Amino acid sequence: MKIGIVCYPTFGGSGVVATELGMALGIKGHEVHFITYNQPVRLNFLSKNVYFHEVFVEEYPLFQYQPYELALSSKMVSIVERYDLDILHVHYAIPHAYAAFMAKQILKTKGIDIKVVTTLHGTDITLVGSHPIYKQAVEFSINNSDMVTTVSQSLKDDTLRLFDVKKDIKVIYNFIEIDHYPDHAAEDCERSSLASKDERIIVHISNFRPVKRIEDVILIFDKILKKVPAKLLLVGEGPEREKVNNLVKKLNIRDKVHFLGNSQDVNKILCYADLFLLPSETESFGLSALEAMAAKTPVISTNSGGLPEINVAGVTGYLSNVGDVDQMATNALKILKDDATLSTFKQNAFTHAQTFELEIILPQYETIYRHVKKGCC
Ligand code: GMT
Repeated sequence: MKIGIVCYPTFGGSGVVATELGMALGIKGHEVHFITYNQPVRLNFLSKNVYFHEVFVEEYPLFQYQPYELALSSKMVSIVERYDLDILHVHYAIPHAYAAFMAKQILKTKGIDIKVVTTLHGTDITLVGSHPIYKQAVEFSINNSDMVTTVSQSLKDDTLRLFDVKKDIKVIYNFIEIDHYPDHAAEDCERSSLASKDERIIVHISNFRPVKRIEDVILIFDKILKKVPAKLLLVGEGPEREKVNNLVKKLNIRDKVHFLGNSQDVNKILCYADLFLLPSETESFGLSALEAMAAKTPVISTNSGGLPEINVAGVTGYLSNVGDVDQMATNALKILKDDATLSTFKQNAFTHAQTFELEIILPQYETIYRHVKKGCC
């Protein structure tokens, strides 16, 4: 099949999922065209059957805001026509699903019936999309997609609660490719460059937005540190960085916390990890937690959104109410207390991550593409 993929090309989970999906579809023999404003960060240009088309937005002094969705719709129309695409798969509703609807209408006037699949990822529904300034357009775009998917049951429930949805929504979980993650038994992660033998390594990865509650990460780590020698690796960049830095200074734990910035090598960093912290306010899925589990790292998370669908309490980690840093620290210490317990949690996390393997999830998208192509919905 010939599939156009539209996504945010940044480090966010939705862009990562879209990029990994596109590359995997290419390897399976589909022709995949990425349409976005930059090359997606995880896109490997040498990947088979994958093409990238950049959306340019001309600066014009009249515009305070450049009309990106207009440029995107026009680009989608040209690429669908030029490459005779079957499907446009848009990730993140705002503004991609809306731009896809416009492209579909334009193509209809040219006698082309392009099918649009929209995958909702989380904040496009829970934080941004349901805000009154966007709600009407997001609801319209969902109802006018040929197929809508969400990355968790929780996000499906949120979508149905927040919008008047007239379409069936399919849940297709996010996925990982287990072989891209370190095999701790076989690899020397050179953890000695970061921590001494008796120190546990704790990791947090995110876009440092308020929803991630990174101050809670620091507070949990500080409590762990009072009982167990440890180091904290913070991966990512974003608006909360300064605040977090200040808290680290205030708690006088600067020599225990490393800020690593954005990284293309998340899987290598996870090779060091003994524990992953994700105390988010809300998380439709929590791809970073799944990536940690694939690297044999147990997860301490909140129980919000879709996190209970991937993190199994007492097995792959523990879940607590948002903001309950005391309980999260206590649970972290339960996992870290001795090597045997840690090793059991690590193995459990890895075993559970395997249920989200690409090979299981990819065919679910292919089935959807086949159905919409036939005009099923
Ligand atoms: O978490 C973010 O702020 C980034 C956001 C995105 O759009 O990239 O992540 C959302 O999509 C990810 C991929 O499906 C999910 O794993 C994240 O849970 C979800 N974030 C939230 O719901 C806050």
